[in-house]
Amino acid sequence: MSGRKAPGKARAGARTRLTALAPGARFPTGLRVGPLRDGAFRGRLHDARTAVSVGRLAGCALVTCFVTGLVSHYLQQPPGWAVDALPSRPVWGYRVTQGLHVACGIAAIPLVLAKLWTVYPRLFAWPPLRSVAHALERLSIAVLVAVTLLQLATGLLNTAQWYPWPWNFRPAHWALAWVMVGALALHIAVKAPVIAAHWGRRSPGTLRLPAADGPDRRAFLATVGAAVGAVTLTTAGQSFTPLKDLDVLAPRHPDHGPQHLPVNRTAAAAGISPARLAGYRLSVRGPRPYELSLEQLRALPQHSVVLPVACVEGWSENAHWSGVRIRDLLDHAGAPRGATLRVVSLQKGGAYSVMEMGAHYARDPLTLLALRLNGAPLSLDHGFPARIIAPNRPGVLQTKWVATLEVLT
Ligand SMILES: Nc1nc2c(c(=O)[nH]1)N[C@H]1C(S)=C(S)[C@@H](COP(=O)(O)O)O[C@H]1N2
Ligand SMILES: [Mo]
Repeated sequence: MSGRKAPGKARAGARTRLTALAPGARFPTGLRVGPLRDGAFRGRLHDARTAVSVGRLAGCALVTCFVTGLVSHYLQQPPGWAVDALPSRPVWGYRVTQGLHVACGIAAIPLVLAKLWTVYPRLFAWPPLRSVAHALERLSIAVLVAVTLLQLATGLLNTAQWYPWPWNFRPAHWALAWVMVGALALHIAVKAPVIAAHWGRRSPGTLRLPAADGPDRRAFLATVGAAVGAVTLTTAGQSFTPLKDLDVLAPRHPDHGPQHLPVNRTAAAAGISPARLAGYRLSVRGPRPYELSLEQLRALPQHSVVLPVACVEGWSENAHWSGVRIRDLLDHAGAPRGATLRVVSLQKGGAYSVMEMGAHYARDPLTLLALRLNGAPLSLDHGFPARIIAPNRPGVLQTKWVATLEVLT
């Protein structure tokens, strides 16, 4: 008997392997225990309608993150042809897009977790693989889930400036954003019929619902909504200042810092000491190069502007700045009108010690070499003796401790 059984088993095994990807493949039914058994998951909370209700919100949050992320990337690192096309208005543009980027990323965390909880029974769908197309679809979902969780987790840690990984955050976040949005587009395309069937209130899908097996869908959606509301209300105040009194979970409070403005990198962290500033002179290099002491800078016509520092990490705050217009300094050096400007900090090394700005920014009447902040001379941490403040720019480009302005021709 056993002699006949063994080859039979082997044949069945071989057939399973060979036909695993063919339509109608039969997997060993002995495996159908626990979550794999028929009807292991029933009820509204794991059905397609709940998946669509939560999924579309998660999708909106992720797409908003992607689009605002594109804006942030191109403002920080414009390709050559775009340098002169980037607009310096509206002055609050980057503040809004980056505030949205971080707020939607934070809101996406409970949304994506809720969506995963709703659909996790599909991990145990039977048969596990129906066809090559089905295998590819499952693979694409695995990629989507993995990349999205990685983006949200590392993005969140970045808002706290905590980098417990060996790779450079920015290029990785940028590359993975494209993988995420591609996998998301594929997922939406594959699921389009299900999404369409369950989008509206009276979609046919709702007529075929199994009985509820626990809290009702409304209660579930309300809980997800409350979680999103809670994380948003307690963090959005870091950039949306009307909510700043509720800002208890964000790493930054827009008012906490010297001169009522947060500091991202302190002078000590940047290697700037009062001793290094002794004998400070601003050097302007162009067709007619010159140097100015701090007293001479203070003696030039001063202009006041209200502009935000909008940090890529999600906090932002308006402040009153005054100082010398960059365009006046450039005119004095004989710079051509369309020239790009390179700004070099006293800081040695570090990604933000050298910055370039296109003519739109450099010529904007609001772009200053600021000497004062909120009614007092810049503190050392805010960039004393002189720093850049320009409209609609990521905080990383608002260079502190400016030593040199260089006209690029
Ligand atoms: N030289 C120099 N300038 C810099 C930085 C830096 O690290 N070095 N950090 C930038 C970043 S990331 C931000 S958000 C703003 C913050 O300005 P604040 O510290 O005055 O608020 O400064 C920018 N200017
Ligand atoms: Mo920043």
